[in-house]
Amino acid sequence: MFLRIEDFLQEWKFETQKTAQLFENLTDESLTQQVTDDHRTLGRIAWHMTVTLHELLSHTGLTFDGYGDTDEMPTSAVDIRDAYLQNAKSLVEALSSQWTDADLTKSSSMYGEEWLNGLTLRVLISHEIHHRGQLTVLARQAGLLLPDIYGPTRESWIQMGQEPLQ
Ligand code: NI
Repeated sequence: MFLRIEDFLQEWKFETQKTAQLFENLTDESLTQQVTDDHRTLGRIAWHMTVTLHELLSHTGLTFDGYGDTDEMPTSAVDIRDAYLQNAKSLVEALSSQWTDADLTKSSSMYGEEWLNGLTLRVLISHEIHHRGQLTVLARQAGLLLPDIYGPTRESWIQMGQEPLQ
């Protein structure tokens, strides 16, 4: 739960940077990577993360132009990354211009429940981290390198001349 927009923006900046770095490492071929045939592909998860920025915040009454549920998923990894970056930027602009800290303690109807807007912002970040975790596994399976997120990757440990942890 956030009580200050500034606190959210600080966390959001870091998380979106990390997601964008991960998206930058994706290739078009990797978008079809999936755990099994009946699970969402890597591309589908990346697109879901992108459109959720617009979908989730729209329930609160916040308005901004962005890619949403009705937009078709791009077939190129670069286009998904660009759409994600645009949505993330529009979200920040909308928050900064349409809300004050007082709006964070107002509630909105979310999926049949009432959530405080400051909670919705927390859920947005949790949602991002949840699906990014799924993406990192699929990206590994697709043979891609990953960015450091909260700590070094295996390759970063080796680069630093250290033995990767088991
Ligand atoms: Ni989701």
